[in-house]
Amino acid sequence: MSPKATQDAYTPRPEHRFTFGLWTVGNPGRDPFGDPVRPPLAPVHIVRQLAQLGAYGVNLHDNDLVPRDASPAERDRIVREFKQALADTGMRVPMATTNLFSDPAFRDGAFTSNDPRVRAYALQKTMAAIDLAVELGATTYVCWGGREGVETNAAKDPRAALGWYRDAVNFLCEYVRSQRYDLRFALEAKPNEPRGDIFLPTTGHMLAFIYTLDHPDMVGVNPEVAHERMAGLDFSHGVAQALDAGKLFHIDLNGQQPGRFDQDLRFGSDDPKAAFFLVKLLEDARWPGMRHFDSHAYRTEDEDGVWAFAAGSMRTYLILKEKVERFNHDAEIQQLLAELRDRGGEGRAAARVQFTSDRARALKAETFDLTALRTRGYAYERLDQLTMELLLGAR
Ligand code: GLT
Ligand code: MN
Ligand code: MN
Repeated sequence: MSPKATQDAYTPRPEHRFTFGLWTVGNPGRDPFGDPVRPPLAPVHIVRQLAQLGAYGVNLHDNDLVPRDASPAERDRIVREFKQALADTGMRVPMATTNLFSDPAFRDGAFTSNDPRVRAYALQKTMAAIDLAVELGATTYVCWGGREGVETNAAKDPRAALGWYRDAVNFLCEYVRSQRYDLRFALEAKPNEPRGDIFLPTTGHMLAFIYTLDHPDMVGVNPEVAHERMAGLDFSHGVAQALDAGKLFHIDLNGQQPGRFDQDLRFGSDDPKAAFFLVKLLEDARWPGMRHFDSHAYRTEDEDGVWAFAAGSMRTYLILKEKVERFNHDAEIQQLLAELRDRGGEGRAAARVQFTSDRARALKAETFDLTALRTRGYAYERLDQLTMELLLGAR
């Protein structure tokens, strides 16, 4: 089956830096209640199909490419064939990660398992996966601690678990340095699922944790839309904080309704308005990272549906990117925003709030027109309606 790419203004091209995980388009549609509905897709097939659709690259877990029980010779053959497909298509592998959640050995977590042998095995597996990542050209290494959590707090002291987690990330940073690899880590938060509660549940928690590490410069975050939405948070705000801290090393784009199981829906499919403001944030910041989709086709789909899902993810991003352009050049919207910026009057808006003794003294003595501050509205209703009309195609 050949993926169908529409040729128009929203046609994805490698320069747009769209990537997919092998595990995303390769998702066979298994869920806790049902068997797989699609046969597995070979990694080389995925590479060729995504290249045809205009993607930039693919990302992978160690075991998405090399099965857990492969012999060294099988591993080498698989990697060789995969590299050939990359060379043939010009596709890249910008990010890689370790599967530290499927093997029953990781039932109590990997870096935070109560069993020190499991913690050691997790490090061994991750070092091997890092070697593979670097061999494939990856410069970003994602750590998603999906099983790093508990169902009962009787099981472990969360401070001990955080200590083990920290030791593991410090160990891996030293490993990367000792190998002189050009590789940065991106920590991915999730509040729950598959564990009852997962440690470091949001991007904000991850950001704080990073500054307790030995090499905080080597570690950033990989926020995922669905994971912050599961926690009931505004995704753009977490991403903005990561950008502000220079820590947005990677991003997982998808969709999610709050209060549900981990849906990993097609980007923009469930909340186009939130997706618009995310795209606006990334594009306005000229963020240079990969636009990575960590999502999968509905379980109802066959392979055609999978490629429709992949093409749709990229098209939606490009459509929203064009809407951002329109928003930024819409005279009425920009007029309202300019008025908002000018509310302070007398150049006050442009002046930064910075302490000096004189300023503090002057501020203490200042008289504010509180009647004006209390009565004037902000015109956000008009602004939001204009935004909605733009998004709905009526502007
Ligand atoms: C898994 C998870 C994702 C993570 C991937 C990286 S694997 O599919 O649901 O959120 O980003 O380990
Ligand atoms: Mn993810
Ligand atoms: Mn997810």
